[in-house]
Amino acid sequence: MSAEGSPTLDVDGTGLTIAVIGASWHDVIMNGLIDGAVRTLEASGATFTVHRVPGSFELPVASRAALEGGADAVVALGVIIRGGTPHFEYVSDAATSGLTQVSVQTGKPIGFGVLTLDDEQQGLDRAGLPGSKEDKGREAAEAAIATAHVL
Ligand code: DLZ
Repeated sequence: MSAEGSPTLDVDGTGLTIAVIGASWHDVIMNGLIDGAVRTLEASGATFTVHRVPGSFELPVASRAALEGGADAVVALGVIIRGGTPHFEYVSDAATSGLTQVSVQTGKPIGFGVLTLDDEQQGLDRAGLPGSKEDKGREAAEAAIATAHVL
């Protein structure tokens, strides 16, 4: 259940404190992402907490609070599905650029697990659920741990 071309990373989380922050839209896919991140963090030995925010737009400010509050890294998870409104672009851009800014400004890693999708099936394929092809929650958690080792 790995994306083609994805790396094998150092996933020893011993000594790290990590905040998982998940949005709340599209709950079946979101729950898959959260479960994948939690499984990975439990296996890594990291200490972690899980927090929920309303939508992906709120991920950057919550991530900043967690990192400034002492977390070594964040795993940011969200599901944004393209609809008939401009909201898709607005929310996707705000989450992506906001998380980038927070990571660079705090100097701490954010594993990016925000799925931007054309339809629900794409999310089900990536959510780490039974029958999924990929586990993006796990990938985001692994990226957060591996980058924390570099910094
Ligand atoms: C408004 C909105 C829309 C249209 N779609 C999504 C979505 O697909 N995924 C998501 O995580 N959040 C969505 N939101 C909510 C915004 O992220 C935000 O929570 C609200 O605009 C309130 O600030």
